[in-house]
Amino acid sequence: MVKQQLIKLLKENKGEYISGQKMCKQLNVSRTTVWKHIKELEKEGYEIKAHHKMGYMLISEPDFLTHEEILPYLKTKFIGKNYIHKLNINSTNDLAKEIASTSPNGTVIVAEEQTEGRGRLGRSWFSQKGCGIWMSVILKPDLQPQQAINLTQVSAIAVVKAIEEVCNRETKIKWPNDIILNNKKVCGILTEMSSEIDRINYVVIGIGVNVNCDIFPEELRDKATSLYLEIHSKVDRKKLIGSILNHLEFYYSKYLQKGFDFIRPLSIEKSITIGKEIKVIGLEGVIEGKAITIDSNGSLVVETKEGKRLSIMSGDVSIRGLLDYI
Ligand code: BT5
Repeated sequence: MVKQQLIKLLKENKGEYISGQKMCKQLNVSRTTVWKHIKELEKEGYEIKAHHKMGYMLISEPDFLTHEEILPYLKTKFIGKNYIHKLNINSTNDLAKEIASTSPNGTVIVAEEQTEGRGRLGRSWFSQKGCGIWMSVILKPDLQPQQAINLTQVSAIAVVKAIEEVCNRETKIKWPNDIILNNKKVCGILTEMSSEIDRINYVVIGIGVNVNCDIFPEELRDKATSLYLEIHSKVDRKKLIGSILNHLEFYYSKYLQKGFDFIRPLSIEKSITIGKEIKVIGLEGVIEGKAITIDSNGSLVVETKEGKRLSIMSGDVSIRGLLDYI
């Protein structure tokens, strides 16, 4: 709490000295406490000038997604109240699953870098240091396990809305879990769950957004992009993560109150899949046909060449003419 107030005070006076005395008075702590916190902030990447008479002056803050740095943008009631920030981690989803049963609903884990970021089906997720938003949110909804799949859609809407708010750009959802900008993937979502037969223990929503990444490994160059590469200017990651979490709480709460009917119109409006010739690789095998709509359960409705309509709950979708499906 003192640390947060200290950061606020330093930021309000950025570029100017604040006397040690004034700080002690405003924060109601001793000079030693102020000094200790200043040292801690310096370790975290804050550049602070100290003058024996004039006090302390904030020169710059780090481009890290720490709780203190994102708090000015966070308007949520429960998502992100418990917040874990790591400089480096194997995968935020892995840590989330380890701690989920003992962590509160809405816990957020964010990392600056992932060394073993994961996609679906054991695929890997490129998560370079400091350029993206690599995070996981632990949710404990009172839902049937089969409804958890809808949370991928809820999260996708939250990301699309946040990019709209912060970057003024429209992105599209490639059902079920990709966010597409200018025909390339800018974000992927990985939803994992632990459940009993009729009850969810927890859901982990892993969200990876390529924000300011300027280079991708060779094998991803044709299909991956970042907001920076498309918009041609750097995006404030702190603002964007705040906005994603704000929208996530909003749409998640609405979904719990009103069901998928609340989400469905947006899922349809923002879909890049509907109306296209697609190929789905899923539990049912390989299905080719035209994506017709997203139904009231969140399933993708596909009409095959034989005119048969199938509802698909999950799977890997390729769209003819987009990315790798020609
Ligand atoms: C996804 O899987 O799109 C889910 C990605 C979820 C990542 C987040 S980051 C925070 C959290 N912690 C984790 O460990 N994961 C989550 P999928 O639909 O299976 O797509 C994976 C495929 O996307 C890969 O096989 C690559 O082709 C491609 N890919 C990998 N890294 C990418 C990137 N940074 N941007 C765009 N595409 C990428």
